[in-house]
Amino acid sequence: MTVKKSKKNAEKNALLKAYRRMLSIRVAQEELVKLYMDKKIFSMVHFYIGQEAVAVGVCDALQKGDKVMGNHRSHGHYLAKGGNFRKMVCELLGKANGSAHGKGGSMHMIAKEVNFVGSTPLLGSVVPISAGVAFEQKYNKRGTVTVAFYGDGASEEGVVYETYNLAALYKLPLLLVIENNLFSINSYIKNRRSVNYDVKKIVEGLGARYEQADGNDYHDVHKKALSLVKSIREKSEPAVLECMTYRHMAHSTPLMEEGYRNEDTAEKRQESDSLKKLHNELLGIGVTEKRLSSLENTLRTRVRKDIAFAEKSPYPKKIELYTDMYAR
Ligand SMILES: Cc1ncc(C[n+]2csc(CCOP(=O)(O)OP(=O)(O)O)c2C)c(N)n1
Repeated sequence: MTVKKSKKNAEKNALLKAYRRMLSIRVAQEELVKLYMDKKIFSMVHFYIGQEAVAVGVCDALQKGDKVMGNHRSHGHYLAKGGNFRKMVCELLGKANGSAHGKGGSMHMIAKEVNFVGSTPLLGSVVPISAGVAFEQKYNKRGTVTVAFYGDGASEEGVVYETYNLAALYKLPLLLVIENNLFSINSYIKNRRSVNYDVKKIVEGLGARYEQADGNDYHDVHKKALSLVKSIREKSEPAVLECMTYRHMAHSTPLMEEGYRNEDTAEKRQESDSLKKLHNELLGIGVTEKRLSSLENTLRTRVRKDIAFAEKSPYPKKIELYTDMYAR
C-alpha cells in the first residue's frame, strides 16, 4: 500500500471512529427519550441531542488520566469520556446497578473509573469545583488536565468569573468548555447580556486564554481542543473554549413548551447538525450508506439491550440510604 493510500485509510478510520462515538450518544439519547415518554424515568432529564460534536471533539483530545466534569446536561460528556451506558440507564431508572447506585439520577452523572469525576447541576458550580480538581493535579505534579463543560447561562454566574481569575493566578491545568446553545431554559442570550458583553474580552481580561469553535463541527472542536490541551499540559495555564452549538430538543422534558425559540429554528438546527455533516463527509470518501445504517442498527440494538437490562434490574436496598454520606 502506498503512503498516500495508508494515510487516506487512517483518516477514514479516524472519521468513522468519531462518527461512531457521536452516533452512539445520539442513539442512546433517542432511546432514552422514548423511555421518558413511557414515564419510566421519574426525574428531570436534559437531553444532549445536537451537541454531540462538543463532547466527542473535546474528549477525543484527552488522555485517559485527564479528568472531566459536567453539568445538568451531561449524558454526552459521561459517554464521551468512556462511561458505561448500562450503568447510566440504571442510574436514570433509580436502580441499584446505576453509576451512583440509583441515588443521583440524570443530573449527577459520575464514572470515576474513567475519570469522569462528576457533574453538578447547580449552575456554574462545576467551574470552581473543576478548578479544585485541576489544583490537585498541579499540586501533585500529575501532568494531567481537567476539563469542565457548562452552558452559556451558567457562564454568567458570578463564581465563574472568580474562577477565571483564580485559575489564571494559580496557572491551573484547566480547560473550561462553554457550550453556547443560545438559551438558558427559555431565555435568549441577547435578552440576558448587554450589547457590549464580550466573552473573549472578559476571559482574556481575567488572564485566561480564549478560543471559539463551531460546536456543530467535530473537526473544528477537535482541532481547537487538541491545541488548547497541548498548551495547557505544557504550560499549565487555563483556557476557555466556547463552542457555538444548538440543542435540538426542549430544555429538559421533551414535552416542555417550545414556542419561544424564534432565533434558532428547527430548520437551522437540522441544517447544521454535526452528525449529518460527518455522515455526508463519510459518504463523500466512499463509505456506503449501507455500512452507516448497519452501524446505526448495531448501536441501537446494543442500547435497547442495556435498557432492557436496566428495566429488569433491582432497586437499591434501604441500606443504600446511609452509604456514601459525609455524616450519619
Ligand atoms: C444556580 C442555579 N440557578 C438556576 C438553576 C435552574 N436551571 C437549571 S438549567 C438552567 C439553564 C441552564 O442554561 P445553560 O447554562 O445555558 O445550559 P443549557 O441548559 O443550555 O445546556 C437553569 C436556569 C440552577 N440549576 N442553578
